[in-house]
Amino acid sequence: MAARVHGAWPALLTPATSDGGVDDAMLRQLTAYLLEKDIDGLYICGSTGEGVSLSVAERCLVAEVVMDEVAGRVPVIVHVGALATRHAVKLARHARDLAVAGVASILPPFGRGIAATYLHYETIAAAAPDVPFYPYLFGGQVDAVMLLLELLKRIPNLGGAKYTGSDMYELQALVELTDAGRERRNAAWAIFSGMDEQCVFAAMFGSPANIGSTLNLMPGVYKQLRASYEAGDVLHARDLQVRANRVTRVLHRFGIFGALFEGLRYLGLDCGEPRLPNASMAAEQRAEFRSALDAVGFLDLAAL
Ligand code: MN9
Repeated sequence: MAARVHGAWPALLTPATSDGGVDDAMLRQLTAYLLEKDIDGLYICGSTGEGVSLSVAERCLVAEVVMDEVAGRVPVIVHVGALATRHAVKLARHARDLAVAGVASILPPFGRGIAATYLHYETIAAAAPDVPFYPYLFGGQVDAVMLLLELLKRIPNLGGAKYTGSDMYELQALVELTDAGRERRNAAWAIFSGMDEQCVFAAMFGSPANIGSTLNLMPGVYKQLRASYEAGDVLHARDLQVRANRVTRVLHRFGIFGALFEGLRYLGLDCGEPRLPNASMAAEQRAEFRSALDAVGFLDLAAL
């Protein structure tokens, strides 16, 4: 039986070579850095990891390198979502062979309709039938509760969902389904919260773990935030969320992808540049960006 899901999971950024390929040496270094920060799990090749901007072969390489570096120390979920269902199926099979903790997949783009969405998800989940499957839900695109209820009927290995939306009412409804699901299914059953800005609220509503981009830069804040909340110190948890959100606001102001890469460079981890259509930060903005980070106490948060 899969282990119970808990805690702070970086949505691992994928270090790039100058031509947008995978810098596997830096990938190892970033993974090792985050493991040292005592993260609870890793989510790879998601939107932050630019999975859809990589080839199937490059995505397989990322999964192999990360699984090797992690060596069983924390659970790893592989995002396999792709435009073509058959690519996602290939990636799901490859992930299963690596003994990952879960497979996730973004909602199919271009509004294909709900029936096609069910089939897309059923097909991918069936490619790794013994691995928990997590649809990656962006709030608003579909009725998330309805979708999850239907997937519960159709996918025996459904593991819950990754919910990236700001609607905490909707998230709480998903968590209620989750609680019923955990009894029926397995201990890995979870609704991951994906909006770093809302982590404290998601925790209050019973989401056991969060996956997010800003955890590449400051995973310790989210670990402490959750620990404070679980210890009953809600005000301290809120204070940590507010401090993290000040950093997140700076990242958005400078363009989140370029800012994540530049932020890691500020911490001594040169992961290259994001791949188009994700924009790099302009050279003349970099000094101003670092000053803006300094002004919101970024280095203290990154040190946690
Ligand atoms: O799902 C990320 N969402 C997207 C995870 O990439 C769409 C989040 O971690 C955000 O990047 C983060 C900052 O807004 O909350």
